[in-house]
Amino acid sequence: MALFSIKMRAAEGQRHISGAERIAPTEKIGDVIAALAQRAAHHSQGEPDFINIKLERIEPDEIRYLPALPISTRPADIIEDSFEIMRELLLGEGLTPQEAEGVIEQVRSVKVMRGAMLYDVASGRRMEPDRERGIRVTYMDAEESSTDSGKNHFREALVLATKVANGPGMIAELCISDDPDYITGYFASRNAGYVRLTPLKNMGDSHGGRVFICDSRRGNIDELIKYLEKTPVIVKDVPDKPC
Ligand code: PML
Repeated sequence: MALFSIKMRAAEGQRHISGAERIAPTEKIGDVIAALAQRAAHHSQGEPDFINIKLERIEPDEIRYLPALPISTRPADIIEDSFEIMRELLLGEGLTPQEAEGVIEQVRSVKVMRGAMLYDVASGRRMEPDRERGIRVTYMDAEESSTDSGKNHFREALVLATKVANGPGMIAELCISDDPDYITGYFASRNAGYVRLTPLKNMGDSHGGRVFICDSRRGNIDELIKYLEKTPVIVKDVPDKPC
């Protein structure tokens, strides 16, 4: 059965408004396109004057099928306590207190970035070939591809985090949502699973981004970037909401 990658991007002038992607079988592409067009046209970030929907056929033997990371939630009373949990989780992955502090500073200082930062603990350096652009993780979806036009932050983030965690040499991911109405973020790794952290920021704050922490001694960085940006991944058993 043929599968298509379907990507939507909406903008007003140079300003990014919305983006989403799915991987769907031929018979579902009409419904998926309609849902993504609906989502692009009605977005809280504004009215787009440009909507692009791109379809590409994916060869079935290129696809990697991955089980979703196990999910947990660690609620905290205040933002600083959530960052304390993030710190503990980073130490659990073998980072030194200094390295943990460094990556937390990086994720807290992101203004708004379309792609993610890639930080290598072996060299202590950022590895994105283009820092403005960052690393863009694409070609991924849940096995039960959604035809819902609304954004499900949790579901889309779990799919992305599962793909990222399985990259060669990847240690962990830190995420703060850039949606001003969404204060839950996460820490994700193959060891710890998908750990939801809340609150990670104040309501109304539109700063957010992602930092991927890798170790170039454990995996080749070029291969990791190629995997993140190009390898199609379908994630199995993705729930609609955290249980
Ligand atoms: C985003 O806005 O893209 C990040 C969403 C983080 C979702 C956290 C969760 O609810 O599990």
